[in-house]
Amino acid sequence: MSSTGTNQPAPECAPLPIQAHSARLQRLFEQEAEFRKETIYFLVVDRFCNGNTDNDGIGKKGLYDPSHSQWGHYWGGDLEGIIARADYLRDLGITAVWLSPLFEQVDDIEHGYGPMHGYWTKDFKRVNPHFVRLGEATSLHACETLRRMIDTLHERGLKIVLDIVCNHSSPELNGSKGVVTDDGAPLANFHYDCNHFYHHYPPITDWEDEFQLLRHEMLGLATFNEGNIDFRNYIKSAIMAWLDLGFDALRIDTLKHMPVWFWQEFVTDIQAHQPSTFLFGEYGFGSPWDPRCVRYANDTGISILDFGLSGAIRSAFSGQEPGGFHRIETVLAMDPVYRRSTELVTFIENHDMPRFLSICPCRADLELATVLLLTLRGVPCLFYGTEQYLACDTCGGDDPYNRPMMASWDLGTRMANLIRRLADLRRSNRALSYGRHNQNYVSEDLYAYTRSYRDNRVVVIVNKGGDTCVDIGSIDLAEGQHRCLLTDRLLAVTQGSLRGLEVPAKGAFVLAVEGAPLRATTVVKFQINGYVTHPGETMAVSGDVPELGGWDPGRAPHLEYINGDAWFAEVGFAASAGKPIRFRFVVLRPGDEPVRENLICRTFLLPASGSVKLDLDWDRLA
Ligand SMILES: [Ca+2]
Ligand SMILES: [Ca+2]
Repeated sequence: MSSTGTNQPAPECAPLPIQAHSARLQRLFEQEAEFRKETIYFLVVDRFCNGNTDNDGIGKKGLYDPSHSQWGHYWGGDLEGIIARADYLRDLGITAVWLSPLFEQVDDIEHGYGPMHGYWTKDFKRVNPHFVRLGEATSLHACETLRRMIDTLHERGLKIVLDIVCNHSSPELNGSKGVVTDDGAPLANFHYDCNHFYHHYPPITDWEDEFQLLRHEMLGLATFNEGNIDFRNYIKSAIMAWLDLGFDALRIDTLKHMPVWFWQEFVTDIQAHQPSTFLFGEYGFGSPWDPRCVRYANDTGISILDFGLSGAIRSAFSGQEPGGFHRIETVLAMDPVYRRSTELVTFIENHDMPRFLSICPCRADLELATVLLLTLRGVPCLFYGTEQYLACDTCGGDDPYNRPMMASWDLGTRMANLIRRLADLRRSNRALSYGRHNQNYVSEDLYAYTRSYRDNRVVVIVNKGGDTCVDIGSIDLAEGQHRCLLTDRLLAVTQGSLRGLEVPAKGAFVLAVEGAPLRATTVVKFQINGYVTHPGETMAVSGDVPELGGWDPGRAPHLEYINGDAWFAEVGFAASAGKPIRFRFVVLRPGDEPVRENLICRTFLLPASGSVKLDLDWDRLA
């Protein structure tokens, strides 16, 4: 009804009332894609928990294996299993759940392998019927079980990560390949591809060849033609429909097999639709030494899974490569190549590699590796069952034997307690989410480092060798006793050192000091890359409002050094909230003139409240 009191219907396509319109704009504007305080838990839906046995045998005969001995078959896990274990996930302390793909799959199997993993999609707008109630509608917005799972996890404060594949659909299975439907309506078929939805090249043979990487088939999977705008519109509209249901983040499969321009367009449209969507992708076995991998991490708007650090931690413990903890040091020294090293998603095991216990069978080593995972830079991602020491060593534990059925739900394991304590610390202590990494001590067997941001500190000491006694210097904590969060032991800091510190075999200490949180009407997270500072120099953000020092570099808020290429800080705004600001970055040099960015100053409209990120590059002097 109109506000004038007349009963005339509003004309079709009427614009939103101005207030509603600006409220929506404001809400979009105030959202940010921030995942650095989260601890992710990745679970394979079919292998996590069977919450409904009615759906177990559906679909093609022979797809389901009740004996759990045929690893390429469905074993019964489903969304009601996740609902049943939602309290367990919350009580474990993790804050986000990455679910293996939920899309409807081709219902087929050949040579003992079907699509239980979820990477052979048939319909990007429907839910896999193996995961919901028998006979239930599987269209996204009609699927009641999906709705209930999302609500159940959100009610427990858990974010949900949707796993997506945009590169391909399904392989040749019993004479059929790449059949895709659009909420049930025929859309594409590799063998009858009159709309050119697919590339038609042979499998990749040369993994160094850019053309092959992008257009040829990975393992015979029907590979989408991203040059076709109809394909792009289909895949983007499908993912947006999932986000509308409440998914908080996207994990993207096979990132390296689609061009950077595709991802840039994809991220632009996804974040225009839902700006708070954090995106991270799989650049399989990438590393900071691979320029193509770094380009994807820096230029797509999508963070990547950090295979470099994963390999270093795994080999430090397994000894498969020499060097021990020096291997971690070597990888972290490369951090300046990444624009957003603190947003890399880190892990020590996943569904494509043997579990940690299969390459390093000592549980205490798994616990120490988890301490590193939860305290080194990046957003940590645990694999389901790590907290229960789950592993199967058949054939070295490699895929598919790395995906056993979850067998126990004990929140009292040493590992579960460790995860809970450190995930809680990640939520509150910004040294872990945003801070730099200072190495205090490294040997093959002992690693000590400090994460720091503003007045937050976390000191970590990990010893994978035998009993030892060390002096660890450059400890930036107050003089006196500090209680270890893992062992409750008191450690004494004297003159900036931990002297004569006795570290037991396979032992770890974590000391933490928490600063005051930043409270302000509007918070801007300034990040600047691309200026290599020298010792003694400090980066600041200088601008035309009081909060930025009114163009006086001496009063400009300082940023925090993150690594040799990146500076970062949250800056609070009160009086200027909701107003435009003009600013530029300056480098403060002791005893010398500040260096100012060489540009007509940057302009930004501050939101009236909330928190936003500005991820910027130093404007180089001509
Ligand atoms: Ca089931
Ligand atoms: Ca491709």
